[in-house]
Amino acid sequence: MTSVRAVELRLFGLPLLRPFRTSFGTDTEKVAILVRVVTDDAEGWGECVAGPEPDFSEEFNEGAWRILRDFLVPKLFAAGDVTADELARIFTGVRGHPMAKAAAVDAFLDAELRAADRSLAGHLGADKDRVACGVSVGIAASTDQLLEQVDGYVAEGYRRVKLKIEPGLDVERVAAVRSAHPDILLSVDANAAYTLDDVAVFHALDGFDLLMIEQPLHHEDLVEHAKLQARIRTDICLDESIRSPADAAAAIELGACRIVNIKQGRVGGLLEAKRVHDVARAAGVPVWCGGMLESGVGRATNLALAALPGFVLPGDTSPSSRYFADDLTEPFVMEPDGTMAVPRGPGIGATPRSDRLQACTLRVETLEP
Ligand code: SMG
Ligand code: MG
Repeated sequence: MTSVRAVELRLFGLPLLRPFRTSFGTDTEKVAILVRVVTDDAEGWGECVAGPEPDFSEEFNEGAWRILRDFLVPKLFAAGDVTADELARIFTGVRGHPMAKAAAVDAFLDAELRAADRSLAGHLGADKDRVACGVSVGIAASTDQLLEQVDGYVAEGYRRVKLKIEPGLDVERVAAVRSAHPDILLSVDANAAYTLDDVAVFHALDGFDLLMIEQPLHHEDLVEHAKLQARIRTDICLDESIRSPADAAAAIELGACRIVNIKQGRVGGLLEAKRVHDVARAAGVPVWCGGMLESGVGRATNLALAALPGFVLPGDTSPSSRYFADDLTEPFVMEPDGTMAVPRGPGIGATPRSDRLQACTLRVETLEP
């Protein structure tokens, strides 16, 4: 039990080494909110996975900032002495906004664990010291450029390559990568760019021995995914459509997917993410840890989550060098075997460097009771 004395909201910007293009847009810079919670006993950090625009989901930075400042943080202050486990209940009056809630819950949990000198990985029930890393490759300007990028990533040791696809830049691209790399674990992610009318594309993709097809259809759909899954051989993995443990249970029961991508921010934070993991594991459905181009704060968080026993597939947990010339924290490094160490220090086991914070801050606001 501890109470919150202050919350700092900070918008930061970190240039990406390479533009990241998906079916909904192109990012050249990582711009997101970092939450610092100061309690009676410690301070903790949480990174909000929303971005500048409401594209991956309806949440975005300016909206998340207001939800945090005007609704969630006042509820934290009003709650008095609390534990991280109670925050989901304390926030129930605010509908939706899982990414904003996640940043607050994760920061509070980090402070709670730092005060108790316990690691997040240990607290969640991790059974691994290292996790297998995959890489998510944005839509390239040409097939040649895509092949060059994939060659580089495979040489670096990544255990799985995921290609972003969109209508018209799909079957041919996948065919080229598969023929250059017959044996790698290969998957695709459509970010909801297709409809059931595109079933011919998915039948063609069935020929490339893909590990999965991620979120092919509408970002809120389950029923049409179930129809598609019944018609294709390749496993469907849901990302955008899973926003809670209940969504995961429904998707699995409907046969809408056979694999689940867990992003803690998309489901309301680490404790909800663990519940999604538990639902999937009980049903024998493999999960893996998604990514949102996080800075070192969100990356540390993801590594702890990815160390849970149900995370049996490589995640979008790439090293800092995949994204940034200079991360906010000490950089996370991947070994040549394609694995990364799970932080074992107190809390998330990583802290933003003050010089980097200062250099990357776009706006900061401190809230007090
Ligand atoms: O963190 O390496 C990463 C990016 C992983 O592809 C990735 N994320 O739909 O899974 C996804 C996308 C969403 C990114 S939107 C900025
Ligand atoms: Mg995805």
